Amino acid sequence: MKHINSYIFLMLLAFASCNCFAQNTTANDNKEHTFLYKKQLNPNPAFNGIKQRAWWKEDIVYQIYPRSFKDSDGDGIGDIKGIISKLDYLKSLGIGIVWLSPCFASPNDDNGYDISNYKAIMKEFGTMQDFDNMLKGMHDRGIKLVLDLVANHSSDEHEWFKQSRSSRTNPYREYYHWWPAERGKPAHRWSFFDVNEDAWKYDSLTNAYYLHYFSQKQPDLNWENPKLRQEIYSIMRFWFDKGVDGFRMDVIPYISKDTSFPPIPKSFNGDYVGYYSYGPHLHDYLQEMNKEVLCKYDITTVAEGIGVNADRVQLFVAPERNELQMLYQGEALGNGMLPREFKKLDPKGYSLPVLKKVYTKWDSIFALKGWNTIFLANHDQPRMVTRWGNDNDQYRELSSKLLTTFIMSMRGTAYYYNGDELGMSNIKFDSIGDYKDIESINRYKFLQKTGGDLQGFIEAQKMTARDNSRTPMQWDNQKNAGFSSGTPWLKVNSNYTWVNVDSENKDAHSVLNYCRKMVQLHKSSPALIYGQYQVYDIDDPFVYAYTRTQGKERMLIVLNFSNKVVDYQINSSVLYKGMKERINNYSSTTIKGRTVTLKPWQAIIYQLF
Ligand code: ISL
Repeated sequence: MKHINSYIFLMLLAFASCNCFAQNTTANDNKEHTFLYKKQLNPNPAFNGIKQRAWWKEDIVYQIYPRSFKDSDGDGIGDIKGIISKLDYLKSLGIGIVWLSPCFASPNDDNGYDISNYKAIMKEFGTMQDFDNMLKGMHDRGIKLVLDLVANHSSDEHEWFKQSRSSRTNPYREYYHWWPAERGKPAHRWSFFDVNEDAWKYDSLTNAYYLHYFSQKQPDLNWENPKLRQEIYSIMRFWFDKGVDGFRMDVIPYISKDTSFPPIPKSFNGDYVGYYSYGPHLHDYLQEMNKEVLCKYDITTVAEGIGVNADRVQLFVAPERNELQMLYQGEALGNGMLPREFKKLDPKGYSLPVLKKVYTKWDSIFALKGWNTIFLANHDQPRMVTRWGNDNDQYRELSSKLLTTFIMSMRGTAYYYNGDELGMSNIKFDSIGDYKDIESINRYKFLQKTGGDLQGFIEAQKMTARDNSRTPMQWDNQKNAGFSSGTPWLKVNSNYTWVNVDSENKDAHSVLNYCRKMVQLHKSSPALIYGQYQVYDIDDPFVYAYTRTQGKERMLIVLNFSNKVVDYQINSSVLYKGMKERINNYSSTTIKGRTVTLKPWQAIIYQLF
């Protein structure tokens, strides 16, 4: 009997290793690959005994937009050697993972989100040797590197597409989606960046239309073709074998398509953004990807969860489904946007109770399994302080600190965008001529063609355009903020003379030094990383208050999301005998009994006893 049991056990073990049903396979489990870098969990004994720990849950992710980070050769474009020169800065922040926006060969129609060779480095950014040096430099400092996998589409300058469009019988034809014109025009597909919002582009060379959800230079790859899928897996292995620590997966919910291309079902009410994420084989492909590649490495994965609602997120991240680990969700980002308008903010602002409800709902989804992501900004969003805080002189620093406190005290991996640690704010261009982003430029052209409100558009873009967060990183108060000795590809925000790394390093109370302090608090606290989340007074329009509890460690986070002084009464259900302030973006607080008098944009974390 004993033998039979051990036989069954061995069989199960063998089955587990060939099917990779354990998601967090470690380096030692996998003999086929040599790992350059062994990831470690937080060695702080306070974390001992916590279940389901993972390095990608404990580390803070810092997103670098390489084009704008640091230029080393004076061409006005950030590059890898520039990043290398700032590795000690990254270490000084205390972050554990860098997510690097695409650094691969690209004609830059969409700043690298249009890739012409997935195994080569963009020439403006440097060489493969530079990349290898950067990766080693990060690993030497205990920082992991996550790359951006842009696999829903390639560039039209990729060799696959050149071949594919050359003839209907070319072996690469089925790498993309073609619709022969003799069948008439295909059913409408909406495009994000096309001047006519049309995702089908006619190509006279073979008298056919090709599909491009994004720009005409970003044709959609045909994932229904197994050969294409194998190409993508081989690309992923190429980077993982170098020691890269994970992928952020660009618009990954869009990869599978109904290739009969019917009109979109009426039930979607014209919502193409949502419809695209319902591809018939999406989860088959993610499971295949996991089985063929992901489960063989100790890496992390995060889906850009475009179009995915809360009720579907577990399909992507539930551990037993063996797909991905995290999904980067954007439900909160719609708060304060005018409906049926193109990226226009409601002048009344956003609703804090709605924000709290959305975050609380998403937290509850992951309470038992899966893992959340927390962010307020990235390269597709405006600057967080302009959008969610207050970027006027009086409150820019305070509200930046509050937002940092929020991102790093919620449950879920924090995704923090470069420059936010300085309190960088929107540049708010007055003229379309200053914009470089295809989204802004093509939308402007679309409005020109259709007689739209151009001035209204320019005003709205000051708050929401993507270029606001893409302006060069502000390193010092010298020429071009120390970003480049040449002419920067995008204008530098004029506030660089006081909002910059150099000045903020010297100021103990700067946004930068506050951010560092908050990162350290996050790292040292099992409650802030793994602790159960409980919100209080969810309808309070000004204050976001919640506790995080892990074993005996309890934290109370109190955030005043307003320009007003607010007397906040700590909810009677929060029981405590004593409290100790762990971080505060003001030097003092008035607290009488359970009433905390919060100054504008005040953020405090108390440890409760
Ligand atoms: O940026 C947006 C709106 O302003 C989003 O709708 C964005 O297009 C969408 O989230 C998909 O984003 C990703 O894929 C795009 C690329 O332009 C974005 O930078 C990237 O994050 C196409 O690759």
